[in-house]
Amino acid sequence: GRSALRVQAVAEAERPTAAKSSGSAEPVTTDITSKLKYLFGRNGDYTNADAYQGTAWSVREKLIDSFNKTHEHWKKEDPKFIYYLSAEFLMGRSLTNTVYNLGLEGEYGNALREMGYHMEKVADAERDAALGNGGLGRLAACFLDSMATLDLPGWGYGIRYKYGMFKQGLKDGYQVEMPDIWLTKGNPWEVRRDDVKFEVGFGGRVERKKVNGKEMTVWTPSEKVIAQAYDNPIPGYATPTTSNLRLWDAVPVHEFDLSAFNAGDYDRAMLERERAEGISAVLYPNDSTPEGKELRLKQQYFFVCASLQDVMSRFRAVHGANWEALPEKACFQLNDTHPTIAVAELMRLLVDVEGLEWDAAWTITTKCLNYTNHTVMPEALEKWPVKVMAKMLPRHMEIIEVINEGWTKWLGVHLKDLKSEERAKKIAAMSIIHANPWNADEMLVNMAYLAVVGSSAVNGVAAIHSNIVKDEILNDFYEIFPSKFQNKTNGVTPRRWLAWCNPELAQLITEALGSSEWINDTEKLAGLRAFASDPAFQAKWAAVKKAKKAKLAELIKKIHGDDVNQNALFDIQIKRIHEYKRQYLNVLSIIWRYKQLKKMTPEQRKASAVPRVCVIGGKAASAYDMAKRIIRLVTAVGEVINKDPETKDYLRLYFLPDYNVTLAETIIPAAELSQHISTAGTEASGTSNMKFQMNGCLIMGTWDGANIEIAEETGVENVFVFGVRAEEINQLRKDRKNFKTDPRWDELMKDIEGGMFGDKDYFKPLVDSVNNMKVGNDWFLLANDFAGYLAAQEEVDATYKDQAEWLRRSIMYTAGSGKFSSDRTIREYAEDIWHVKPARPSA
Ligand code: Z16
Repeated sequence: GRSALRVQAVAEAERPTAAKSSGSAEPVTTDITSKLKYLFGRNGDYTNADAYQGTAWSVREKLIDSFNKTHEHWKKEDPKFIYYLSAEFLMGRSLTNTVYNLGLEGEYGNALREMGYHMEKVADAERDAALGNGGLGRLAACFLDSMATLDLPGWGYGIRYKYGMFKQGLKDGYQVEMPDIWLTKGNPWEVRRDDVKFEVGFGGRVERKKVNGKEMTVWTPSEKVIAQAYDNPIPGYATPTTSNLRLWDAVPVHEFDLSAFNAGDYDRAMLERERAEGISAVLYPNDSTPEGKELRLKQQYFFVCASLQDVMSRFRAVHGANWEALPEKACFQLNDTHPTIAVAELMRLLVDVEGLEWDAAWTITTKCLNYTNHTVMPEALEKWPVKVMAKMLPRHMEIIEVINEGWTKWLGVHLKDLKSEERAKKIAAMSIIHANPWNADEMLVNMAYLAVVGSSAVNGVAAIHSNIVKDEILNDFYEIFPSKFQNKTNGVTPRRWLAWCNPELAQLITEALGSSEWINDTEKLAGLRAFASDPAFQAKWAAVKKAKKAKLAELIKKIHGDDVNQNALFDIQIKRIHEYKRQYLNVLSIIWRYKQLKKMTPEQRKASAVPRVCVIGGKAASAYDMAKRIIRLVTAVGEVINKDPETKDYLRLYFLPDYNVTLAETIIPAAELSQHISTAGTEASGTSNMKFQMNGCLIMGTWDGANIEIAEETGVENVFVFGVRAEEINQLRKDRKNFKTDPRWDELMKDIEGGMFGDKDYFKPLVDSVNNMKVGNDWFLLANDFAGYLAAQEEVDATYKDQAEWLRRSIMYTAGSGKFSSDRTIREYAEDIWHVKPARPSA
């Protein structure tokens, strides 16, 4: 809106280096209309969607200018690069972000206004680029923003999925999945590089041959595809740097298999195309728990192979075959185990293709690679059957076997002081290849172990998580390589997640601090602490929150047709639906609240009830049955309470379908309380918690992931903390049978089982999953945390009644969020792991 542009005008005036926009609209309107005319054949009478296309294709050219300048500079300087290898990049929309990051909001805002449009409405016509599931993919996107903003030479590498994260709909309260068709109208934010293609092979056989008198290993794949590069320029904020996300599309080697076509075998001719395109067709919709499908391994190898070839071919063009120097010019960050096949692929390229000795290649490989772990859940650590890998990637399987032989042999020497029995046990436990614990006949490749052995640095994503990695899941490795293990607490970009999604709050902050420097120096937000108890400032702060709540209320009205009380406390839980994230626990407390309200007289409710609007949003992986039942429980409870005339002024529950980046940009600024209530020790970090904190939203949370560090920065007394601690979990799980449930819990279980929300049979497995302690159920300990959770909810109500205290805390949250900028995270990676330095082109 207008205020958004005003903030920008302030920010722009103070920008150190970004090109300042003149604000003159004329050349821009002409450019937008010319794009519409010549690219789309349009002449006047544009819809918002048209205006979006014209604007985007116009902005694209500024972006490409900046991209070209940056890359010319980097080519000349030849600095060390970081390559962020990730199966997911959850970018969301690009128009607003690009315009604001490039400092073009004056010109484009004015031009659109002159043409009779509003930037906000125009931007609303863009589809999300949803090439990710959730936290991990969005983290990668925030990292790209920060790398560019910090002028770090670095690219992202991933897959250009034709279909991203599925679109979620509701039918009778149940989740339905629809394909994400995002490319049909073209994509102004990408540039196809017809000159950048690499072959990627699968299957076939491996032979030893003499090549030019040298004994070599030759892999002859039985299947080949082409990886076609698409570049997605990434603009930094307040800098001339625009870096790159290079995504690979899979295309057939032969457009048509001509011989088959000539023989009249059209089906077979099309087969190669289908098989190739299938590789980059669709994102696997699993968050945290991967699916062991062969096509997934194919995707992983596909993008890793193309990316490594690409980097090596650029290196060779400058440095020839001086591969010993590769680690001085390139390093790779493996985002989770998904790209771990890079360990074997880099070895293959160096040994088989470049002819290096094994040991020299191994030194280079381990110097170039680093691994980030994002989860402690054992079922989530990828393990590929040896059989599958040997068939799809026969040479890589051999290489992994040789790596493992060397590794276990080295371990034998390293552990020589242990008794032989103990030593053998330890070596077996640390072997990269081991038997499936559930099926002794099946051998598996443990990708996390391969990543640790093949990397220089291994890191977790929040302090507690990094400690769990060291002390539990990779403890054996930590004991051998203590200095390999690090922590890099996650962060989020303050541009998208505060300045651009909440321009009203951004403006207020800028006014208070007297400068917009906080946008790329978030430690300056600490200056807000001085205003936390100032009634005049609190009033302005409250007015912004109110305006953002009105926008969310508008959205709820559009989706559910209901008007909600905008003075109610807006209580939000948005994230993937997962048992460990415990949306179920949230619903139970909402039901309990409902029952309490029902017991009160109208006078009592009026006198003491704190009205709440609860919002839950998130997608369930398509095969995750329990998660789908949780969604149905949310919608079923909402159906009952939202229309109950006695309580509907005091309590609502809405499920917002199709939660995605864009929806988050509306919901987060409006939130007053957000829930991050995973079982302690299960959420590696969480990143939406940081976004809520930045936007002055109070947090209800367990002592888990980044919640802990957020509480430390905000003041733990300002956070609603409850629940058991990670250290207690193992014992509590062992003692399951003796656990006595709270009578209120028992009552709620009976309510759901008894059909209070209909669908009795459908909800039965949900009740059973948490309610039969005798057989060790309730793995995520909802029952243990239930009473503490209800008590924390009461504390929330009491605090909300004291609005001055609530607002003070809200300001303290934003003031304490400085640490959680992804700029800080990326600076730490750059200094401690990557050893890359800024290289800024001149403006
Ligand atoms: C994912 O989103 C995460 C972990 C993982 O192994 C796979 C996927 Cl797709 C999430 C974590 O669950 C979350 O706690 C963390 O904040 C996020 O990754 C980024 O590190």
